Amino acid sequence: MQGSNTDLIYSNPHSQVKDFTFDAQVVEVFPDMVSRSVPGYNTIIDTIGRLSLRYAKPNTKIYDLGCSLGAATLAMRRAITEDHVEIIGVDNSDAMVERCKMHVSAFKGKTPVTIVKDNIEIIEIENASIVVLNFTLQFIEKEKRQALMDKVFRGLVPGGILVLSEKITGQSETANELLIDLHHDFKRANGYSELEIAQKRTALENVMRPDTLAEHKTRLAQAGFGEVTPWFQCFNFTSMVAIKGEK
Ligand code: GEK
Repeated sequence: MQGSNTDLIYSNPHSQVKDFTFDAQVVEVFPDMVSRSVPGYNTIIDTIGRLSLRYAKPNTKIYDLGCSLGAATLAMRRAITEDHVEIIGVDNSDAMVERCKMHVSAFKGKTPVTIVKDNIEIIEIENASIVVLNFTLQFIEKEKRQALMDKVFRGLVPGGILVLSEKITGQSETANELLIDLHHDFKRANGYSELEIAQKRTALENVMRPDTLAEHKTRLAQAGFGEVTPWFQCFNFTSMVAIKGEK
């Protein structure tokens, strides 16, 4: 698969570490980067596939918001057996969208997939049985997250689900430090050096702002979700399913 080169972006000292962006250089190494940096990434992708088998409804749409190279989209397309379902992957990075389209067209599947370059804050969401935000909300400005969750809730059909995966902040300073240390141990075990870990942390500081699990739950409840179930947590990475009630 193209884009499966080793992530060496922060292996040499940068005189000034710039803010992280999803550019062509990141696209080239993205699968390696994400699997060595996000604990449980493959489990989460597999489970998104399994959830789509359970929750995809005929004559509805499925949205993968911040789809990157389409891992969640492809897992869902492999799993879905229902007829007349359409998957829409959205990302605002030109480099990601271009490569994602190549990945999607490299595989066959009965469920149609459309990949669009757009900002998830402004797109319309309608008639959705599933919306996936797999590590994307953390890149949206904090003040704009509630509006996005409100829009997702409105766009879901009754009984539809949101799968929300996020890096989170621990509830107390002690808990947070422990989770960060354990995550850095995980990255070391996957071959990242101290320099790589430190420079990546600096690059993400201004662009990725995690919330606590409690903040997520409050926001989702305010949007209207009656049921929120965190089904995965490893260190400071979590994934939850929020269900829109039938009534
Ligand atoms: C996966 N879900 O592999 N509009 C559209 N896309 C955006 C926006 C926005 N406003 N902000 C960020 N993105 C994927 C992984 S990566 C997570 C998601 C990570 C996009 C951004 O371009 C990038 O492709 C993605 O969200 C976040 O399952 O790298 O930590």
